[in-house]
Amino acid sequence: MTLRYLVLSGPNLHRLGRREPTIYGSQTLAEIHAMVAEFAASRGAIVDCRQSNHEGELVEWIGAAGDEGFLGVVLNPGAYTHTSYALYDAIRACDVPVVEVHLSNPDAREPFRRRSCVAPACVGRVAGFGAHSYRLGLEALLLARTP
Ligand code: DHK
Repeated sequence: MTLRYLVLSGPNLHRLGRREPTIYGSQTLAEIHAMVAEFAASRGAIVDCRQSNHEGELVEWIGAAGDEGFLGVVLNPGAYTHTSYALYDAIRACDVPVVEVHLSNPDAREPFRRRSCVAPACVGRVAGFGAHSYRLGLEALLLARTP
């Protein structure tokens, strides 16, 4: 069986590399996707990496993840982390595990970032390790499959 995982990034993450590099790092999202794909391949897995600035599109991708054969979702919801009950509901309703990831550590930033709407619906969270957070999130999902 092919181990397939979905890697989703939310609003403004398409601007990584140019967006506040002291907070989010200098890698582009394409470079992060390539790094995650390389890591996945080293573990016999494949990833489908997508980005959207639109809440509804993220909701649809999460909702379809199980039907599309993905075993789990690595999700950086961007600022929707702090606002979106629609994403919370989508994660609750989907039939595969979702891990929340962040490049920065939201708990060490502005107060509004300390609240995650999606965290209670996710299996876990990786934050603060820059681009490595994506890789670590995928690794956690892969480890969680192993008894
Ligand atoms: C990315 C964003 O766009 C912010 O809105 C979040 C997150 C943090 C990150 O660190 O990856 O607050």
